[in-house]
Amino acid sequence: MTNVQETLVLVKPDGVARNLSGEILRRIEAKGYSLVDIKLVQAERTLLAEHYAEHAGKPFFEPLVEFMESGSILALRVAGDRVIEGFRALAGTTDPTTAAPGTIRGDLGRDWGLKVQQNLVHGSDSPESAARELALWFA
Ligand code: IDP
Repeated sequence: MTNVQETLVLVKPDGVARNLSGEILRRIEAKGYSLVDIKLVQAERTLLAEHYAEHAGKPFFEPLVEFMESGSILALRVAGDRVIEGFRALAGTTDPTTAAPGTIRGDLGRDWGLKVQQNLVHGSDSPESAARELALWFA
């Protein structure tokens, strides 16, 4: 039985600045997922604060928002069978230092000792988050 979903993927400012957008898109498409919409965004603080609302008040919230404001973000609406958990598996765990080799963060992410917050990509973590985040970024 198929379970086609849509998810929000962001290539964060470090990924765009390092010219890794194409490599990240290649991995998404090679997995069999489809691009439904795509745009390059200079995100406003209000959008980022809403996007990361669950982290408001945490010590890394402010530096995270500043990092996300620091350059262009590539926003992608991606469709596919179980793409929400599938893209998170492609991305790897949050800290690129320990993300598994073979994942986007594990293969391409810079060591978090130097580049905390920077881990190349975001992917929605549940159907509810995907619906909320897609509405924010592709209003
Ligand atoms: P995820 O992106 O792997 O789902 P979340 O826990 O939702 O991870 O955190 C959102 C983003 O906040 C991470 O991708 C990363 O950029 C940043 N972040 C998370 N935890 C930390 C931390 O402990 N220090 C600095 N940045 C963090």
